Amino acid sequence: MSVVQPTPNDIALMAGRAGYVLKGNDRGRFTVASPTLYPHMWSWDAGFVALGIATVSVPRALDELRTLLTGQWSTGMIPHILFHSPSDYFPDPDRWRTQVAAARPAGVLTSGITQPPIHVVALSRILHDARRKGGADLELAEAFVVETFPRWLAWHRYLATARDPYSHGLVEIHHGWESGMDDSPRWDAPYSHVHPGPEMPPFVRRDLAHVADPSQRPSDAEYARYLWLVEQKVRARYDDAAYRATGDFVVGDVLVSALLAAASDLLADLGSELGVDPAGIEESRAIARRFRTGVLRSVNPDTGLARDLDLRTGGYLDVDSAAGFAPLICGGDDALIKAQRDLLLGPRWCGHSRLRWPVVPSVSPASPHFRERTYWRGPQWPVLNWLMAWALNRSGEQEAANSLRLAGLAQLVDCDFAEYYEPITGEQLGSKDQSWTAAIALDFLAARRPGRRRHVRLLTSELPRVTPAGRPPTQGFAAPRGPQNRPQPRS
Ligand code: 2M8
Repeated sequence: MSVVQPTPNDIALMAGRAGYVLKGNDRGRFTVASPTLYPHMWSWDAGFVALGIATVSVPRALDELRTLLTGQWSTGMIPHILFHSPSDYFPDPDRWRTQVAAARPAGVLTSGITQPPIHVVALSRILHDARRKGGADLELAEAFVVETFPRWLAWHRYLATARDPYSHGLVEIHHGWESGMDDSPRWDAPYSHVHPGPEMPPFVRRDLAHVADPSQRPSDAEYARYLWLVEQKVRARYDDAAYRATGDFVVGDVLVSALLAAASDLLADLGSELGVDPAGIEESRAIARRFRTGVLRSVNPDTGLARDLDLRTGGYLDVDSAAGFAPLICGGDDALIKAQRDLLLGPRWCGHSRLRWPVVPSVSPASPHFRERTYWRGPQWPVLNWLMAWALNRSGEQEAANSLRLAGLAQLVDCDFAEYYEPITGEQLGSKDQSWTAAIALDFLAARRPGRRRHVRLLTSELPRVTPAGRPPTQGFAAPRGPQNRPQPRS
């Protein structure tokens, strides 16, 4: 793999191209997750998209979150998809049949399950940008926080109550899609208890038409289980207690829980800063404490990773997935955070000798579960890398965070903003022009730092000189890929 010196042009090109992708995926008041494979608004994608857009336009970033809130259910749940115009995406509204649910919103078609609660993380980033810009942007952002504080609190409260009725301190998910890591090996054991019944309506997958190679997506058998769980949710009329009593898949998710804890801390901070609702602030702090405790309690002392809890069997799920770094996200004691930092940067994870770029893989390459081309079973997801960099920064681990950021930018220099990347060869996988990938590139380029004026050129001066050929550069830019310059598998 040849390596070239990064130039200011590389940086400018990436910023311009990321903005172009987001503009192309903009449908007015919201952004589709990708132009072909995901032509609607996805919940956690919208969070990442909003924080990326905020580096360019605070009002447009706020619009993204405002649109998302139009889909909020009366229970407080923010659904994982807000459907836009008819498309070939499947499962479509006819399959979700959310009209059976009393809590659905009026006038908006949505799915009936959730996704990770990244939104208040995004909101705090937007406010940060607005503070730097001042003036009308700041007024708008502060008013938005004050106005929507109860809506975010209702969302978090929903997760903390309807999805943790027995106070395990872990958010219960009812579908692998709720984790955002659809086919992760985290869910193999719980899915082994999901058996589609004869009553399941037939289905035709549409996703495979949009990828070059079906092995990059979940298998048909996995899809049948996904759709069976949708049927079970419909039969329960999307009532969480009714589903809990009858559904096949009920798991406490450490990553969702850690995000809930972090987002609740941030919501309380925002509320205090803007003098909003003291009882709501206290409630947020309590949610953060409970879910942080649940996450920290799940850590396996032997592996150093947090574990999901299968609430059907009562057993923890030990899988080397990036979700095991949940404590980095919610915070914990110093020793644990440092141990997780070292593990993340070490040879089982980002420092694995076979990786093309030292960014977070979805599953450790050292794990028997690792499959380098298949979706959430090994590929590198730029948003996941962003999340870990963000978490490290918050924990005071700036150097580690910056190494993920620089490597993450190096990975994206081809400017195609793929959905995910083959970790050994660096090949782009899944959808191109994926909104959240472009968004986190903008955020990484902006490199928010207190007291520093943001400018994309800032990055160039930070980048180290090119490393010699051999071990892939940890920080540097690869030669742009053309058809004649595709990454080759390493022997
Ligand atoms: C993927 O999930 C959707 C279902 O929600 C799908 O495969 O059809 C996941 O990567 C998920 O995390 C993501 O939010 C979504 C849209 O990017 O795609």
